[in-house]
Amino acid sequence: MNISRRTALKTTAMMGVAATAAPRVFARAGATLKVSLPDLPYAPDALEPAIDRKTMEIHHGRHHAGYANNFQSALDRLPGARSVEEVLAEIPALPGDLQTTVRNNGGGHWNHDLFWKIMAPPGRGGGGVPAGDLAARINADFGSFAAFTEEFSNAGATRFGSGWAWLVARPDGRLVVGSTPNQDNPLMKGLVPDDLIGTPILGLDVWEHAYYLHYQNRRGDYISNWWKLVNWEEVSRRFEAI
Ligand code: MN3
Repeated sequence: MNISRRTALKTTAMMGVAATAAPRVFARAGATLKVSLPDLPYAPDALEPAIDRKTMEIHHGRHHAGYANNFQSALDRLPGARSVEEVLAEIPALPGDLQTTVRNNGGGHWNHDLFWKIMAPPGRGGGGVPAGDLAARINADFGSFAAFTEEFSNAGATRFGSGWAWLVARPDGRLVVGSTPNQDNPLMKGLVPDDLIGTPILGLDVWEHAYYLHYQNRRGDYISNWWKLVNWEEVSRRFEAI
């Protein structure tokens, strides 16, 4: 046997080990992680007029419910998974036939759970400007709150098709803005560009299902009205918990 053939066989054998070892990443002893549709923290019409009741009912009760149910079917095959965040950070190591389900539905579940919580009725927790350490960090990293909102709005407006805009706390503590397609998010190592990986503390859904009933194609109007809903106290809480 020549060297190149031996090397090729050895490489194939190693790839075989890697391919069979990967699915065991979450095959640990332990309970099955359970997810479910969280209740909205306000009435479905409480975000009007920025987001209408019908959109909220369909978005939460149909879209998010579907993501949660489909994600659970994948979690049932991943015993010992410790948290949703852990699973989303390890998608490339999951069994191949679960990766797309987890990416789309696990991402969909986590993203919407964040989305409901970082909004509040306008004037009753929603809107205004951040305070404290978060405000200082935004000023340090973007220059001003206005510069930050402009960059974030632009990330949402220019995301082609379906996706999300994000404010992300990077591992070094800096804040960055970016966007992802579909239900991807900055927790997904290996799937999202490295320079956006971190902990999302604010997310904006720019899928058409988030705004089309009321705004039709006017995504920009949806985004400018959405700022009146942002629950900065909750965003700050998440920033300080990192
Ligand atoms: Mn959505």
